[in-house]
Order: sequence, then structure tokens, then C-alpha cells
Amino acid sequence: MAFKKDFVWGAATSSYQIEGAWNEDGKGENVWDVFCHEYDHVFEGHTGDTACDHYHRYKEDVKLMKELGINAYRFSINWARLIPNGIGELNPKGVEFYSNLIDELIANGIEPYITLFHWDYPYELHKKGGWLNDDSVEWFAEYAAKISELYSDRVKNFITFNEPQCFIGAGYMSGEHAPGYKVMYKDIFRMCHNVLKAHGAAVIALRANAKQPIKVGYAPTGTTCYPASDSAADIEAARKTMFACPPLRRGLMWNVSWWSDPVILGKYPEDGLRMYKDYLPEITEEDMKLINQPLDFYANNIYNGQEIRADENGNAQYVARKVGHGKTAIQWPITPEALRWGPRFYTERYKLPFFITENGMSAHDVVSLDGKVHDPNRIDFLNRYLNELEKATEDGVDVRGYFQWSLIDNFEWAKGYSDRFGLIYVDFENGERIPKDSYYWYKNWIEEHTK
Ligand code: GCO
Repeated sequence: MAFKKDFVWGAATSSYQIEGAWNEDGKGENVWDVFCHEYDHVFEGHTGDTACDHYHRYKEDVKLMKELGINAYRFSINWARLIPNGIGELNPKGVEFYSNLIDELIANGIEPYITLFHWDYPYELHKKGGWLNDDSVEWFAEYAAKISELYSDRVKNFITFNEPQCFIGAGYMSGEHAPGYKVMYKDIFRMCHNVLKAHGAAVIALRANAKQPIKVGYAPTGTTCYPASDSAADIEAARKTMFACPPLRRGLMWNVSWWSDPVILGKYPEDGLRMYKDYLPEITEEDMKLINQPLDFYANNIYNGQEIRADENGNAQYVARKVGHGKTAIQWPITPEALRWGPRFYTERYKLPFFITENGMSAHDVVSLDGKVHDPNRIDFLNRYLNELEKATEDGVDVRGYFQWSLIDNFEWAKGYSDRFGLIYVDFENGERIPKDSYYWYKNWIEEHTK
């Protein structure tokens, strides 16, 4: 068996997507609260006001995690629940909520992985300009320091950012996500730079305040490329395409190396520096040092990939998907190969232990007449993807863990509750949870692979 005994088999969620209790117990507002309350941004006016009501039902959810057999759970902290204004005073009830959740996880043998930021930016800081304000680096570092002070006595694993590509790209370029802006490229690149600096400052703050040795990582996304065959030429073409900086496209910041090279290699990619030069802020050596903090692991959210082959001159070509190629309910292509090649290309370039921090699918799940939720498509998806991940480990790739997205059906951002990603079904009228067939399948997979 290729997976090591101590392989991390987990599931993931994020605060805004599951917690609810949007205005309870002293929580401050965040940009998603405000965005959703303006009825026309999100599918059918859905909001995260109640979501899965995890804030009140977290014990039930941890029980379900335990029954599932996961040994780790990745969740994020709702910044404005902890610090209502983003900076300054802590909210005691918010502090207590995460503390209780952590205790409950540990009591059930589940290792907590905390993501500091999964998109729910405090509205008070947004009003000051958010990531466009250069002080945002300090604000984030202060928040990271608090988290470390409060929880690092019990929590050993921290992730600074989840998918910066998405909260910048969808939040400030296409405007589909909160705060719904379409800003100028110059502003985009200033925000990118500030987010990267904030990452570095947070790593320092987490470590400086840690009560025990901790592990710190980063969880961006990007388009994974995989080769059409195992030929050296196809592999090289896929690798090159994956790490090349794409030309700017209104609406997307889907770029692998722009967001990861500075963090791990200490420099922005040359092709990007050339292509984006008219829009870049001043980038100093000191900035690059701050961004380039030693990390304990690198992670990526991988849902699908793009097949690439080399033509007779060795140039990369996108391979068109076959007519009728499989896709998920959210219309994303099913490409299990991404879990073999993504980890391999990422570890070759960044040379750090690797985690899949998200992978999964949305399906048209319903409660059948027998009261159960049968989701054969998700089982097939997981089976195919995890088999490819196993190949990565057989190839010698240092993959340390896999977090399924998601533990539970939840608020899928601008799509509201129209897409169901969970292993556990939620009736959003009354909060009832029903483990789906895939929940039992994953439970069995974990058992089989930890024997
Ligand atoms: C993501 C997000 C998740 C999404 C999931 C499905 O990082 O994109 O982390 O919040 O719900 O990816 O779109």
C-alpha cells in the first residue's frame, strides 16, 4: 500500500459556508454578510445567515466526523467573529466558540487544521480599503498573532490563506463574489502583493506566538495540468503550461506561479513580471524577504485539470475534451489525473511536503423514498481521484494528506445552496443531517488505508 500509516485523511469546510449565527454573540459583520443581504448577488437571494447552523450544532458535527473516521478536520476562523472590527478587541464568545470546537475535536481524536482566512473579510476593514490598503498586512499579522496566542496550545497546524486567486479574482475582478467589485489591474496587483506580504507577516506572527512547535502552510489553487501520455515530451509540456503566467483576462486571477513562487521561491516569475509590468506596485527586496518565509508544507485545492500534449516541435497544446466528457453538477470536468500530476508538479517545483486541502464534487443529491441519500456519482469520483492520488504516492511524491471538500453540504458562495458538495446531506429548512452513501464509502476507504 502506498499511503503511509500516518497519512492525514480529513474533510474540510469554511466558516461562512457552514456556521450561520451571523449576528449572534457579538460577531462583527463581514463582506459576505453584507453582500448576501443585498438580495441580487447570490442565487435566489440565499445567505449564510443560518447556513448549516454549525455554530449551534458543532457537537453533532464532530460526532459525525468521528463516525466517519477522519483523523483531521480543516476549518476556518470567521475573522469578525473573533475580532468584530477586524483589529482591536476580541469577542469573548467568538474566542470561546473556536476553543470549544477545538476541544471537542481533540476529545474525539481529530486533529484540527485551522485556515486563517477563507474569504469572510471583516466589513470594518473593508471600509478602510481592505487589501488595497497597505496596512492590511499589519491587520492580518495582528489577527494571526491572536489566533496563535489563543489556540496554539492545542492546535499544531495552521494555513494562512485559502485560494487567494479566488477571493481576489472573483471578489475584485469579475465581481461575482463579495465584495462584488471590478477594479483596475493596478489595484489588483497591489492587492496581490499585500496578500502575499500578509501571508509572510502571518507566518512570522503565528510562529512568534506559538505555545508549542507548530506547522504552517499555504493553500492556494490554480489550474493543474496533466500530460496526455507518460512520454517525457508530454510531461514537460504539461509542467511548463501549469507554471506559465497567463495573459490577463478580465475576471480571473487563476495563476499558479504568481501566487506561489514568491512565497516559496522568493521571487515573482519572470514571465509575469514582464507581462504585468505596467500594473505592478513597487516591489522591494524587503517585501520579497517578508513574503518568502520558511513553510512546513504546501497545499493546493485541486478539483480538476487540463490535459496537455506536446506537438512535434515540443510545444504545448491543450487537448480538447471529448464530446460528452464527464462533469459534476456545478459543470466542472471530471479529471482524476489531476490528483496524480498536480501533487507531483507542485512538489518538484516547491520541494515541500504536500497536502490536498480540497477535492470533491457537487451532485444533484436528493433524499430518496427510503430516506437515504444515494450519491453513486460522488463515490465514483472519489474512487477515481483517490486511486490517482495513490499513484502519486507510488511515484514517490511526498503527499501527506487529503481533505475532502466537503464534510457537509453548505453555502456555495454565489451559487447559494444550489450546489451540494457534502458527504453529509443537509436539509436547510430544519438543519437535519443525513450521511450520504459516499460518507460510508469514504469511511470504508479510510479504514482500508489505515489498517
Ligand atoms: C474554494 C473554496 C470552497 C468551495 C469549493 C467548491 O476554496 O474554492 O474553498 O469554499 O466551496 O471549492 O467550489
